[in-house]
Amino acid sequence: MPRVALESTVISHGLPYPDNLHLAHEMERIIRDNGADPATVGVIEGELIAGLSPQQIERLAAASDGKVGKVSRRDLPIVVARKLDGATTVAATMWIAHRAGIEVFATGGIGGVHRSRGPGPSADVSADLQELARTPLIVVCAGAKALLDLPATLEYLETHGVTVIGYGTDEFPAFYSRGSGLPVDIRCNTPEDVAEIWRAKRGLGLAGGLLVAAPVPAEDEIPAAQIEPQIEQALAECEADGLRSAEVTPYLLRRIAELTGDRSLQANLSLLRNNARAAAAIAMALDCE
Ligand code: PSU
Ligand code: MN
Repeated sequence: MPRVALESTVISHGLPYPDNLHLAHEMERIIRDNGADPATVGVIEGELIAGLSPQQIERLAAASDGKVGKVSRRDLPIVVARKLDGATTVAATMWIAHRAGIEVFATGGIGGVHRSRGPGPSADVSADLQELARTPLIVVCAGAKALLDLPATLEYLETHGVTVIGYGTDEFPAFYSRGSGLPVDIRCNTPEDVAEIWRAKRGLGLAGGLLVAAPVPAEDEIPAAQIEPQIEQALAECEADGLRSAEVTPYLLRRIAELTGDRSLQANLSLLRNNARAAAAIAMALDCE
């Protein structure tokens, strides 16, 4: 049975309790209902696990803020050596999932290039982008949040040879919003289309992953103009509070969720479910090649 990886930073740092726990179990159920086998990825007492048990998922979901670290690639040696618990980002999840022989991964939004706060480009570039350039996995997401610099994010992916697929869309989605005005490299309307591009990439011996961007379902979309003021406010507060490095993304996610309330939570849950469905379908299409 084909496997689909799921990340855990979104569980521990991206959603409030207990919605996070319900969502984590629901994504696994959706993947099973669509014929594939879910593997939620995380770190328990220093062990890198692809396929957390329900109890282990609960442990990562229920830990109060700060108890379970956000683990990206650079944090892997630390949590292993110190035998810590950790919630894995897209980057760390890709690395662990690939090591476990998994080819497809469903997430919400990927990290990207942050908006610049001064003259010149921002140095805050998510390790997710580097990981997409080096680790062979199909990553299904709803694009990236507009709190990032989306044009710079797509430029980075282009420079590093990551093909960006619009799943049923010509535009790169902006997480809460279906479009960003920025084109994807290719549109695929079916899981089989995605599988074909993946096979071609592997056949050519090209390193790295494939980014599949599926827009949030229309009924749950928040138009970009409606969410931009809250994004601006969250960015200004982040700057004023002097946050840096790995703290920036969780801070912004939490503030935007607080400022936009239930609506953004519903959009977030909806797109995560949608991505689980799409990833399972793609995994099934790869399986019957
Ligand atoms: N964007 C979201 N929700 C999330 C994340 C990003 O809309 O939960 C998480 C993902 O786990 C992603 C990580 O891999 O944040 C990126 O963090 P950073 O920008 O520090 O690399
Ligand atoms: Mn960052």
